[in-house]
Amino acid sequence: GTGLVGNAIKSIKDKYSEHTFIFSSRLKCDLINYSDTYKYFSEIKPDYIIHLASIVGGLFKNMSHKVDMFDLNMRLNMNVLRCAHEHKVKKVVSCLSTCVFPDNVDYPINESMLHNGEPHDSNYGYAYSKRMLDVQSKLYRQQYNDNFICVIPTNIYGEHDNYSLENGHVIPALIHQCYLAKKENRPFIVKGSGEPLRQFIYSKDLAELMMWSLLEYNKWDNIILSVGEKDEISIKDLAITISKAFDYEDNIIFDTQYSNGQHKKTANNSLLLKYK
Ligand code: GFB
Repeated sequence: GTGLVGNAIKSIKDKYSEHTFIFSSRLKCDLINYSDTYKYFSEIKPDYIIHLASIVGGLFKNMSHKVDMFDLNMRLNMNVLRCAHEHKVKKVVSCLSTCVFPDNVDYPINESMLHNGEPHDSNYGYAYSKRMLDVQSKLYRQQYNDNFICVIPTNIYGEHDNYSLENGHVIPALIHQCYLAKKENRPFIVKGSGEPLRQFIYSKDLAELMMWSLLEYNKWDNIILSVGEKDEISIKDLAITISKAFDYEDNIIFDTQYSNGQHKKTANNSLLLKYK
């Protein structure tokens, strides 16, 4: 509740005044610890859960901490769903990510492809922990008829993101990078070649879609929450856009010693467009 999407939901919660919102954080409960999680659920007795908690990082953290990204997220997700079931929570909306789809697919990616092949090696641990969240949600629905669904956002950006140069996602990391480059009058370093393609969704737009998913979407199938295929942008054009915002577009360097990660993961949002 205190991260990128949690703060975005906080900014629109007054539109849903019939609900009482509790924005949790790791300071209030260690979701990686089952008994802490059970105790916390007993205290707050949630009717609905939007499950945004995750051990995340950008490409470079996913590459260097694969065990943690798998192990900690597996434990966290198992605790959240088990405690939600044990406390008879009416609905849980969990977040996967478009980076968890198979790397070798026919584009554009749609919801049915989630388990059709291995994820990109760069985020192998994170991707499998998220795929198991899909499996766990479906098993609870099958065995107990729990209303546990998963949504699949594309890359998210917005206020209250993690602007770490090492562990942040690309947009906040490049904003920070460009800010320092201009301040110190040095080149604006963009990692990789700039060729990869990404779709990005603004956190407040995603917040509206998360609330819609919670209140309106109850299907077995996951749903991609993304901008359209035509809104895909190269990292190079993204970097130029950020440099223009800083009025510093004449000193960009693409440092190809760094990995590009997945070249693309173009997602198809036609299922979402059917509803919205
Ligand atoms: O957001 P990002 O780190 O992760 O974007 P993914 C990585 C792309 O941006 C790569 C380039 O092509 C990088 O080469 N890039 C350029 C940079 N400069 C930078 C920089 O300073 N920092 C970063 N981080 N990238 C994410 C997953 O994959 O997809 C997340 O890591 C999440 O867990 C998200 O699932 C949806 O887009 O490659």
